[in-house]
Amino acid sequence: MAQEYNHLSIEKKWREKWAKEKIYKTTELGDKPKAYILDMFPYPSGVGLHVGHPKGYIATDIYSRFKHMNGFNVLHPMGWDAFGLPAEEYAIKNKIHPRVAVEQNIKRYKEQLEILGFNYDWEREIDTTDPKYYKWTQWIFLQMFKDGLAFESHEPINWCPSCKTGLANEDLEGGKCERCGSIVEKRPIRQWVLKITDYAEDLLADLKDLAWPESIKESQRNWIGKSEGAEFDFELVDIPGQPDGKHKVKVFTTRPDTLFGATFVAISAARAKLWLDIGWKASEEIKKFIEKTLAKEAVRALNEVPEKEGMFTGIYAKNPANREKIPVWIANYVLSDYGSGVIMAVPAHDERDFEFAKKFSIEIRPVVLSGGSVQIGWTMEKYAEEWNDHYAKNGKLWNSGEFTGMESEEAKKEIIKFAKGKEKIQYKLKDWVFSRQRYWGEPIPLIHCKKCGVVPVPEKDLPVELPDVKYYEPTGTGESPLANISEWVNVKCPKCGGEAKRETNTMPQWAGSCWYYLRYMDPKNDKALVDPKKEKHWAPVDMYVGGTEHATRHLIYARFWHKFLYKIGAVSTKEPFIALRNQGLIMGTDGRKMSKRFGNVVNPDDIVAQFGADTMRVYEMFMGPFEASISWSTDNLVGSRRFVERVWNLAQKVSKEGTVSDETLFNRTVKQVTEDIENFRFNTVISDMMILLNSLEKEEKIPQAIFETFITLLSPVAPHITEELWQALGYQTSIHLQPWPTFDVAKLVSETATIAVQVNGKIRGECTVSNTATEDEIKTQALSLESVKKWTEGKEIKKTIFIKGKLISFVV
Ligand code: ANZ
Ligand code: ZN
Repeated sequence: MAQEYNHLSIEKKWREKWAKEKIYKTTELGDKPKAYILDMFPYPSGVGLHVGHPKGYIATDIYSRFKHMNGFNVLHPMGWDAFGLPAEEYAIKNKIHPRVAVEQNIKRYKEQLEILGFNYDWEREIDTTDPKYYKWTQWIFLQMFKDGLAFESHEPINWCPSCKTGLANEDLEGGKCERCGSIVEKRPIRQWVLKITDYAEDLLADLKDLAWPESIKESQRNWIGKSEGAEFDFELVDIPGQPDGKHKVKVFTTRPDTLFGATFVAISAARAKLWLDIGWKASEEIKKFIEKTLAKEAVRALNEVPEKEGMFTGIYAKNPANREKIPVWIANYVLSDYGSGVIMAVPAHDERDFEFAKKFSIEIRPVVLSGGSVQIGWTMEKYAEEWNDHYAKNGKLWNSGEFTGMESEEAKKEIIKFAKGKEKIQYKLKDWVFSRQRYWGEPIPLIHCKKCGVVPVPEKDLPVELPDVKYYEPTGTGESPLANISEWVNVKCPKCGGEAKRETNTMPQWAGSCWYYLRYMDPKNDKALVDPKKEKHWAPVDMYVGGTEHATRHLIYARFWHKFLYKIGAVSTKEPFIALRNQGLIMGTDGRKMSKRFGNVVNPDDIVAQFGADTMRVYEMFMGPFEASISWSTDNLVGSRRFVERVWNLAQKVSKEGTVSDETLFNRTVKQVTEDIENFRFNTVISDMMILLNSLEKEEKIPQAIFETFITLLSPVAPHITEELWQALGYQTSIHLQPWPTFDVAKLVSETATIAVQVNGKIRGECTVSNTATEDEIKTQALSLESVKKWTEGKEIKKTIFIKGKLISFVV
């Protein structure tokens, strides 16, 4: 074996050999158990990978090698999520067609991944922008359309004025466009919407079966936002020119027990405008207020809480509990798109209503006593003064007619019955605005015919290919650039043969990633999105690894599509991803997020060239807990390189003879490393290996079997150097095809233990005893120590306390 450790030649040699011999090719044959290990596939952007990107890929590479060595049939694929705005913007900026840009970027990404020695089966590579792939994305959309899950809407939606496209709620961050940071407007634009809300309950309920980080499950629960409550009808009276009782409004409340305390009804400005549109003769002053409020709302970030503003409409509503007439206000804190967009306001028990009522001097009427300081007999003024954090709790009813004295929980049910309300479950989750007015996405496979309406493209005509165009810049008119390509747009109606036009909106960036994990199971099938036999073999994904930024977008969307596919029988499991792990970020050396902007980007190509892929892999796993975000440190990288070199040098000591002096440490390390990889504790894998290395380095000679186990344990983390050392021992087959090492349970605990000896509570000595020794034997041994005899000789032992493996204590 060469003396020098030359990572460049070693790593290149093995990468080529593995690729040539296809040692990572996945087959479905045999009856081994399966393990499907998946990375969130990358978006191949123009700038290439930095050292943070592969962190998750290194982990899945280690994990899948480990599973393979443990006898599993492993599927560990990779592909490209290449549709969407960033690719399109990059192409526009650099004046190349998105198709060309994406091809270049994929090539670059793939090279960067390959030099890290990953075990992907590249024969299963997929690209969401390949018509052979998106044919099936379109197919799934068609099934949703036929199922009534996709519908056309003209409701105002989020519009990003700078990206010039409609956006889903999930694409906003604090009310701003997640991509460009612009304040998003509401614009009425024709859209295709997917009824994800039909699956809200399943999406929520099935979270319990998933081995996911609790924080991600909690984000999904909050995003879905289930509220249980009731709906009540309030009759409207005193509408100018309208008979009383002709119009009603519905309100949603989570506190039906507070109905007697509703002292006004509030509607959003959008709802008020709707009333104007259907003939409400409001004063000029009111009309102005509505316009002004709507204008302010349009430029307000969604999560911004405005100063309370409102105006009385002159209209009254009848409280269904006591028939009392209460005023209807327009209020800027009522959300037009939650619940019914109308609220029963209970200022005594809701903070927003309280602020509003105080500002406009509306009655505040407490109806629930929730312990604490509120006393029966207080005046309203006194209550308003003392209004404190007891307001929101359940308690005993008060001021509530025949329900006074009843507990909230019971009163909720009784008042719903009494006031003819209805139990109602409300979700925050909104239906998914699914169309984009941009070029670089999957065409939506629908045709508009004057006579037949919306007609699905027949399945035999899929895929509807994206036409090759010269100009793909967004138009900003609410129409996609595809609308200008008349030879593509104008088609015959598949139903009546008459003149018709293609749908010109494209799908959002998230479409392709909603089902890609299914395609890897059967990437070349042109008859079905996945062969059911293969799907049954591989599904579900056993381990999914990616960043936390996907908590409420990709991970909700994909679960939604999966549940639909389950419903139509296209997949056999209810959930796509059983276990999930999130890698922490790798920050720049300055502690900031790696970005061109900060000039702190570290390029993996440079690190691999200078230190080797094995060193980079060891380092990234040794940095700290997998989930933690940690700054890059070149000093620590050098430390990892030194570790790799020491492993290299250890080979010099391998011998046919020899023994290990610490068999316990050796067996414990095998056990520990096995458990740690299984649990994604890669940092302790490396530290355990370092401890064992320290101990082995002290030996004169190392038995070959011990060394073999050592490098086998390390092989998932450092695949190249361990392969080199393995084959230098004379083996022909790859170390990566070897079985995983086992340990000797009997040797996990050492045969002797050193225990402390106490006399009257003070430590007076220690003795090394055999693990099989009885208490009596140990007692004799301890009492014969010179240092102990001094304190015990000639005295009576009144009491002996013995703690196995730790201590023996005498009281004299
Ligand atoms: C009366 C009431 C009394 C309420 C009380 C709360 C406390 P979540 O939990 O978020 O579902 N609400 C209903 N629709 C609204 C809308 N479109 N815009 C603003 N607020 C709305 O909250 C439900 C509560 O939020 C509902 O229950 C309603 O106020 C308010 F002591 O009704 B509640
Ligand atoms: Zn037609």
